[in-house]
Amino acid sequence: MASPITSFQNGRYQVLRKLGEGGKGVVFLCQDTVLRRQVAIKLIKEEVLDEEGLLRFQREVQAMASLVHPNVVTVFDIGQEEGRHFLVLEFMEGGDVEQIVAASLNKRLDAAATVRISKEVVRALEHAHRHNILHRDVKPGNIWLTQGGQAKLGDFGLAYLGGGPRLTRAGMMVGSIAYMAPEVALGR
Ligand code: 3AM
Repeated sequence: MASPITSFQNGRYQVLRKLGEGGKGVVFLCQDTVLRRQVAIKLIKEEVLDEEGLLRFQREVQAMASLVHPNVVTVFDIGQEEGRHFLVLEFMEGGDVEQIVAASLNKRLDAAATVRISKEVVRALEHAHRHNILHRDVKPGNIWLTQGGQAKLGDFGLAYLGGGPRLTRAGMMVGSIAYMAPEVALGR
């Protein structure tokens, strides 16, 4: 088994701990030793991305990088470590909303928090749509909070970027079934 990664980019980003693991990647909390701040690094699991995987990765980064907005998670950089691609992201200390709901007493957010977070996500979507970008996977697990409680939309891995080539066939569903709009689930 390969030894665990302890740093990225010739030691610039030192791994402090693993934050978690998603479908496509492992996320680490790292210290940026140059800018002296904490960042989250998402390391793509596949050693070698196929053509479509690479295109999706590039799109995720391009979508996030083009959306400079207080309610969109900032992407700082990209790179490769031992042949695997990674993204350097703003560290969201408050965790994602799915985690927050799961940790709450009765497994739900109160109305005030729900309205506040929703408004912030809508602002992010408004901004994305103005830039011809559709997120296509809006759900609690893709919304993060800062330490101060500000909500930001992240994970643009399934986003549709207007103007670029389509990666999904017409009529193909993308997103998460539990959070999909009915008309999308019906293929319309
Ligand atoms: O595995 P869990 O659900 O605990 O919240 C994300 C998820 O945590 C976390 O990494 C795990 C796999 O996606 N994560 C992703 N991006 C993050 C970020 N920018 C993040 N945590 C903090 N800041």
